[in-house]
Amino acid sequence: MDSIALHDVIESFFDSAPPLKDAAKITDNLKKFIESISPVSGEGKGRRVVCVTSGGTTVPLEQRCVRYIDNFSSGNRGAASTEYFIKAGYAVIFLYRRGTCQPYCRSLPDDPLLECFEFADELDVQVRKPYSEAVKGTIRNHHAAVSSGLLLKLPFTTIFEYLQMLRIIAISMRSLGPQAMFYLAAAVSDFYVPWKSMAEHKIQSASGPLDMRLMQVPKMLSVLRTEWTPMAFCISFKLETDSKILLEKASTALKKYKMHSVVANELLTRKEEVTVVTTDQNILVQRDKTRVDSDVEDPLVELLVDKHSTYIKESST
Ligand code: 9Z3
Repeated sequence: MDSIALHDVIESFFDSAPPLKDAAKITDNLKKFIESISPVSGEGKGRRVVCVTSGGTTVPLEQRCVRYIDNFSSGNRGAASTEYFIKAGYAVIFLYRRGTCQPYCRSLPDDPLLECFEFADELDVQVRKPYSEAVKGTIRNHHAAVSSGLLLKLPFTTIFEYLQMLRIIAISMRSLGPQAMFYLAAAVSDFYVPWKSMAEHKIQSASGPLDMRLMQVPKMLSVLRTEWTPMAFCISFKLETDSKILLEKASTALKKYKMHSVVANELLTRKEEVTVVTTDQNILVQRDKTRVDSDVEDPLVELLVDKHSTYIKESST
């Protein structure tokens, strides 16, 4: 598809999508967040800002949605990476799927409210001993990140919300020039039902087998790079279950969407290792296996921060 045709397909995707609720409020929050960390007078020397996307998008099958197609992602990659970016001095816009893993909560049990607390007496609640340190750490770190204005969390559920929000974020980050980074770890639907051809009410099972045509979601990565934020440093992810095709697919994505790096990962080993694919080399990044609680996101974010520094230097010369 040539760039004019792609442009038209993208415009028609946005025109036909259900309008994003709270679009004005989201735009305003982003404006305030970005202004507070990178004042206009800072001449681009302000803090670096990364948009981390996390979790999977859904594709509704009915406008009054009862059923949907989901995309696999626990949100662990995005949540862990957010923590390491903040540690490295970045401000983070965390665009996440509602209900998925959150930064600083990763060491808490699945049902933290019920498992971490108990009644101290008839009226008061206290933290149960085994969770005391984890709960304190979560509250302390999360509070520090939010109150210092370094973490803005924006939730999405559907593919329509995700892409509209990504566009608003990208346009808001344009003024940051090369200080801006995109770290696109969300698992984005490849196919969708256009809003206008979607059934309004719950599809009836009595009507027999369901025949449904899914359209291809237009790839927004190239417009993100070329139009929305042309100066930003962009990292996308490639997930495959077949290791034989993984690096080839990542390398194709790198060229096709003009990404600065593509992080290639395989479903089963994604928490142990990833490969950062760039134009001149493939770098294997592994979790520190000598520590039980180490994360592969720790060396991964370190490497990408380093590459971002080089990119900023090169952009200013
Ligand atoms: C990833 O590859 C992420 O690393 C994972 C993280 C989703 C595997 P978890 O959230 O898993 O920690 O459970 N994300 C990108 C997946 C994706 O949809 N990539 C597209 C593709 O592969 C390109 S945008 O075609």
